[in-house]
Amino acid sequence: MKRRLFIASSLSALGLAGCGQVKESLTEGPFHNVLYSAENLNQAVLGTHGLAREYSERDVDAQFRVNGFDTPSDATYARLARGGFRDYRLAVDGLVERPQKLSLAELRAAGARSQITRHDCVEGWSAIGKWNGPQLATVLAMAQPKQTARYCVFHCFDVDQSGQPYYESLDLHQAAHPQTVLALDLNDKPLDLDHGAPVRLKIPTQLGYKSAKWVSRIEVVADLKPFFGGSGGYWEDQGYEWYAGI
Ligand SMILES: Nc1nc2c(c(=O)[nH]1)N[C@H]1C(S)=C(S)[C@@H](COP(=O)(O)O)O[C@H]1N2
Ligand SMILES: [Mo]
Repeated sequence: MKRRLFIASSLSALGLAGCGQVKESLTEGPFHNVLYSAENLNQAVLGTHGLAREYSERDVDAQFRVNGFDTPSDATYARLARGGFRDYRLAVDGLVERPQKLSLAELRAAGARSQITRHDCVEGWSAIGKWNGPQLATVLAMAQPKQTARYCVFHCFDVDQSGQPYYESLDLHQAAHPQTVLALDLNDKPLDLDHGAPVRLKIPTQLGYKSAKWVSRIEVVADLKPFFGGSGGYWEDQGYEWYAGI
């Protein structure tokens, strides 16, 4: 994290920082690595395709802290939770050929990438946990993103005190990373409500706030500007980096 901050600050010293402009510059296909911006340069320096360290079972922390907004209080979420999420369907739609509405059984059938990784929160705590669930790439592939697709936006069930929804986004490179998963289990048990049940994003190559909990919908889009504050995530809209590589 220190190294990342160091690189980030050297980039700003060079006058390259600022993640606001980045989204416009990613005009090439999703699988092109364009170095038009500090954000992409940052990604290139640190490596989008490197793997986050994976730990062993004995490194798993007994307690995994809960952080962020309160567990969603809205009626839909409460009803789904009461039913053990049997009626939950993850929508995958937007710029896709085949919109999906996936049950938990279908998500489990999409394969599982187990990984024991460290979660780093910007607030200065970390925890090692074992996450299990299908790779995001597999689930996106089921929906078949169109040529114009650039990003996926994660819509969540929770809102802040003023009613603003939490949301996050990744570009399709980050989405295709082998350790980017839709986690269904933490430490061999289905996610509990506080850790984002029934489905959360887990992306161990980036800071904790990218790992959206309580995901209701994944929307595949060409541009992040139309969403909320336009910076690609709840915390990004308050000035945090969109690319939060560790
Ligand atoms: N929907 C949603 N996802 C979220 C948050 C949140 O408030 N709402 N907080 C983020 C932050 S800042 C962190 S550190 C992690 C915390 O995950 P945990 O509660 O499982 O430890 O979730 C992230 N994902
Ligand atoms: Mo966090």
